[in-house]
Amino acid sequence: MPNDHATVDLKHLPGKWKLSADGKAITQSYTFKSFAEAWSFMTHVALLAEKMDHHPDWSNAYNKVEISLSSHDAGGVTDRDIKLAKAITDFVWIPE
Ligand code: H2B
Repeated sequence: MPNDHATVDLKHLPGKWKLSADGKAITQSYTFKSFAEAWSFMTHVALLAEKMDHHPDWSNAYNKVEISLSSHDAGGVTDRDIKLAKAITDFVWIPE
């Protein structure tokens, strides 16, 4: 039921999440101290995402992790993305 999830307030995103240029995703980039820290973060988020049945589009380069959240079935940002963004923001140890 994608439309049940379609309405979200994009003006109040958690932390420093930003709406993408096309408005179909919210994005955030984190720079850690090392690859090991970045990967440790990704491991946690992967398990969280699996539990929430909602998965990030992301990339990692050494100590940098770029995350894009979108509900592909709904074709845009839904409350599932906001919930995952909030969970990531609550977990990450990089100050915002
Ligand atoms: N994650 C994201 N980001 N978008 C989706 O549309 C999506 C997902 N669909 N994770 C989920 C899984 C779907 O395949 C299952 C069946 O709920």
